[in-house]
Amino acid sequence: MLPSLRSICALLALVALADAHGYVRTLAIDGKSYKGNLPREQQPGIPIWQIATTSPVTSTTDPDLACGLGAQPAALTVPAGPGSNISINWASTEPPPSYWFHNVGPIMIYIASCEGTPCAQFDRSAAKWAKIAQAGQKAQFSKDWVQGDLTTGQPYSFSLPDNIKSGEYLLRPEIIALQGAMSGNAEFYVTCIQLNITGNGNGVPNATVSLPGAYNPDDAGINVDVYSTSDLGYVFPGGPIAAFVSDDGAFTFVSI
Ligand SMILES: *[C@@H]1O[C@H](CO)[C@@H](O)[C@H](O)[C@H]1NC(C)=O
Ligand SMILES: *[C@@H]1O[C@H](CO)[C@@H](O)[C@H](O)[C@H]1NC(C)=O
Ligand SMILES: *[C@@H]1O[C@H](CO)[C@@H](O)[C@H](O)[C@H]1NC(C)=O
Ligand SMILES: [Cu+2]
Repeated sequence: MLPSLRSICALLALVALADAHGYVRTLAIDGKSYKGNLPREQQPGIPIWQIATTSPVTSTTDPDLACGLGAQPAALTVPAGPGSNISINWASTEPPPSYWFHNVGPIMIYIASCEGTPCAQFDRSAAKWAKIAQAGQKAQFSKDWVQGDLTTGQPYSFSLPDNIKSGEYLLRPEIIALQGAMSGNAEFYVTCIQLNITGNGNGVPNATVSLPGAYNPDDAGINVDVYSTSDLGYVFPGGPIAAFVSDDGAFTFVSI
């Protein structure tokens, strides 16, 4: 006898629950909380892009490296300001407490101006991403990574640049899980969050990257055996943290 559609769906749901990956569950900006999108369950009033699955992006050339697998823009763009304290909490898909599951590899935060377009309509493949925060090993020779703190339910917090120019931006938190990286299986967990940054800042990044584009499978921070030694000298992919410099004439932009 053929299994019923209902039992097939139940089976698929179980498979989904067992995938041991994850997503951004909550976001707090200066203490105001926003709930994340549980994959496959679109919720209203959320600034976090809806991803199609909790599975990671697995290729450095996948267009979904920009905002996550099958990501769809959010309905809401939420306020933030220069220096805002942002706190992000990742979860896995298991039943509660369902904390983040992986514990080795970097956390990196990027931001890109939507260049005068509402971020929900902005072409993510054209985004110029500036890295604004990153966290790797807890200390130089430690085998413990800041990512491991997420497995006990702690969030990762960082501040927006304190002179960032106002406008709509996509914020792009990323975790790279490196437990399988020694065999070429780095996992990229990304999402995009729509911010409306107000204030009097005039800072623009001195360096931006494209994603995909900036990462290569052979990068020292992607093709790496994190268990081989604690003396990794871990090299974060995507270059250094950008400085936000005044756009008031300090640079002349020349188009050719
Ligand atoms: C940012 O917010 C988090 C979570 O609310 C808090 O734990 C942290 O201390 C704050 N950081 C700063 C610099 O205020
Ligand atoms: C961004 O904030 C400004 C100032 O409060 C407001 O005028 C504008 O409508 C906001 N835009 C969005 C997309 O929320
Ligand atoms: C941008 O500024 C940062 C911090 O000062 C520096 O490390 C980086 O080299 C600069 N990038 C460029 C392209 O000048
Ligand atoms: Cu996983």
